[in-house]
Amino acid sequence: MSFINYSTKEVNCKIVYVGTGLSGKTTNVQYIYEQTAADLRGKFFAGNSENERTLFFDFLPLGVGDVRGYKTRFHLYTIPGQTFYEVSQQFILKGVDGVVFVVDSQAERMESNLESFEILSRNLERQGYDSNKLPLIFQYNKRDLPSALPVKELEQMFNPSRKPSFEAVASRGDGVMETLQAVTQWVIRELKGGEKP
Ligand SMILES: Nc1nc2c(ncn2[C@@H]2O[C@H](COP(=O)(O)OP(=O)(O)OP(=O)(O)O)[C@@H](O)[C@H]2O)c(=O)[nH]1
Ligand SMILES: [Mg+2]
Repeated sequence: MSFINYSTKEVNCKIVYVGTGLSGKTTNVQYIYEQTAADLRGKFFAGNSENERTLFFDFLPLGVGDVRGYKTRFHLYTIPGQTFYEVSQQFILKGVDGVVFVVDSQAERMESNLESFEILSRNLERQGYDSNKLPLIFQYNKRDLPSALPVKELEQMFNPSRKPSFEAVASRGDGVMETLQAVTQWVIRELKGGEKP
C-alpha cells in the first residue's frame, strides 16, 4: 500500500518494527540512522519517555535509490511495546508495506513475545492484510544474553511458515542491516509485482 506520487516520481514505503516492550525495536532504528549517510536519511524522531521507552513512535525516513525511475523512500516506524498503547499500533500499522517482528530471545520474555505477535496478527487481519502475502520478517534479537532460547525453538513458535528470519544483537548492530535489507528488498519485489522469497 505504498504511496506513489506520480508528479514527483516518488514511492514511499512504510516499514514497521513491531515487538514486545524492550525487545530492541528502537535500537534497530537508531543503529540504521547512525549507519546511513546524512543525505539519505531524514530526521530521526524518537518519541521517548524519560526512561527511554517509546511512548508514541520512532520514525526515520530513508532514501534508498531508484526503482524504475522512481525515487524510493522507506519510512521506518517502531511501535511501542507497552500494551496500554494498543490503539497507536492500529494507527501506525495503517498502510504498512513491510513488518519486522522483533523477538526478545530471552526465555522469560516468551509469553510477552507471543502476546505481542497475537496482537499484531489480529491488527493486520482487522486491516485486511493477508499475512501470507505481506512482507514480514522475523528478527531474533538479544542473542548475546544467557537465557536466549535456541533459534530452532523460536522458529517453531513464531515462524512455522518459514518466512525470512535473522539473528541479531541490535545493541552491537549485529544483524540489523541484514534484517532491514531483507524486508526492503521484499517490499521492492512486491512493488515490481514479484513473488515472496
Ligand atoms: N543485551 C542486549 N541488549 C539489547 C539488545 N538490543 C537492545 N538491547 C537493549 O534493550 C533495551 C531496550 O531496547 P529498545 O530498543 O529501547 O527497546 P524497544 O523495543 O524500542 O522498547 P519499547 O520502545 O519500550 O517498546 C535497551 O537498553 C537496549 O540497549 C541486544 O541485542 N542485546
Ligand atoms: Mg522503543
